Amino acid sequence: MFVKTIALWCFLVTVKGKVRRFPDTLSFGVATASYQIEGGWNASDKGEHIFDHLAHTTNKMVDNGDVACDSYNQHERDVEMLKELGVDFYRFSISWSRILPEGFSHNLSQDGIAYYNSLINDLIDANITPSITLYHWDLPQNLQDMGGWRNPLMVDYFADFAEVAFKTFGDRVKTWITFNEPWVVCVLAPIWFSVSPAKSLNGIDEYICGHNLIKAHAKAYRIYDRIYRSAQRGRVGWTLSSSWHEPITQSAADIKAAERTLQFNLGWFAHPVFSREGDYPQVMKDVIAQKSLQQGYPRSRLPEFTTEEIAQIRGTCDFFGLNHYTTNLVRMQTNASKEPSYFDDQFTEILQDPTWLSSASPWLKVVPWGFRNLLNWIRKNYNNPETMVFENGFSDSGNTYDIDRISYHNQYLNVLLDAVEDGCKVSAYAVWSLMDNLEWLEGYNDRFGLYYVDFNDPRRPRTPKASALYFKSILETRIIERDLKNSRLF
Ligand code: PNW
Repeated sequence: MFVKTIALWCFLVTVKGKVRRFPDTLSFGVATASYQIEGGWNASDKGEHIFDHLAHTTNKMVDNGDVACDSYNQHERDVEMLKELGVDFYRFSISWSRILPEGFSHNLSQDGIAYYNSLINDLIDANITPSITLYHWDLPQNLQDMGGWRNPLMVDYFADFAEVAFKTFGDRVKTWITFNEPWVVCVLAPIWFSVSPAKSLNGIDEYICGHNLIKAHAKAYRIYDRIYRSAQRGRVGWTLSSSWHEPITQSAADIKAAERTLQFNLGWFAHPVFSREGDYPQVMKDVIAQKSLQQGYPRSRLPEFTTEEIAQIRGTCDFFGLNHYTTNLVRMQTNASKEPSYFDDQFTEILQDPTWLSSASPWLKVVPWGFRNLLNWIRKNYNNPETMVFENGFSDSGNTYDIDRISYHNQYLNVLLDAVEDGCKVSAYAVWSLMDNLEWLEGYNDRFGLYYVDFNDPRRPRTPKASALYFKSILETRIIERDLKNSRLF
């Protein structure tokens, strides 16, 4: 298979105009997250986190991450795979309760720290840049018991955790991502799991969660700036998830509805950090204040930042981290419900086109042009920030000859190049994911990996899929076909 792929590649290179070259400024990687791959849920003195708790005390999850890909015991194999692929960087996350078993920084787990030290050192030896996510959703359970992200003290607890990570690993780690997808933490996770932060969505808790999370991020960033940056010379940001939101018709109402949806999804977190004036997007402030008053609240359900806070938060990202998978269609929703909610505040209806090709995950349709629109929307709204794509990927239900995944990445990488030609400054692209792993509520059924993992085998063997070879050849040649339709792979 490998020889065949390379041979095909050489053939393609010679066909002028059929391939495109990636700029040298773009680096390639793959991404994972602690709970989705590590296992070792109670190894040594690791504390319990919200997903351990959920998996062991409720039936909300079809599978658990007790063993997952067993990376806690097999990170050497993971690094071997990364070397096989030839990636520039590996994005993984630290499990907070593995290094701080109780969530607080008074008690450090030496075994937890040793695990991440060993992984980081192996990556450095392999000349692969470690890019660390501090929070990929696995909140220590006792912090959840104190209110989770509804609790304003979380700002300090998170900053303490971040500081431990900077101090312990920052001599070797130069890319820090404070939060993975704040929107999922505050909106989607409560729906999926009834945790973190709300038991139900009420149009209040989501905004409190976002407020605390933004402040927590800014505090961690300022600590890095003040204490670690001059010696460690790293960079700190976060990664925001957003689908592209396309108006379903060109009516003024639908165009406004799509823009409002983008502002409520991406702008909610991006505007306070990346806009010139800081603070929440104006449309969120206006709409939520107006609806809150209509609903009889004495003030807006969206909390306010003080002028000082706005200044503290603005500029606290050294890059624009973006996770992107798919596109939605948006229609203005006229019959809004009386109950306050984050969704009602937007008064939009979200749909997808039934003709779009689907992945195994119903929400994930293949719509490459949306990626180009989103990258350009970021360029125009936030003064063309350096953008690092930290997740992009496709799910299937398991097959090592994964043509649909190859096609997805070919198309999304092509529009990434279109966006670069449009003037977007894209400096990183990471595939979600290195290997099949625990896809949250979907368990092990939806597979996103470049490597196939056999979850029925206690050794969790990993096998490269065709897409792993495809990605490897892209990294080797730094070129991509414009269109795979005529290639012999298809
Ligand atoms: C990301 N959506 O989450 C996460 O960062 C990963 O942990 C996860 O495995 C991956 O995507 C694939 O699902 C998202 O519905 C999940 O728009 C769903 C959405 C967005 C991001």
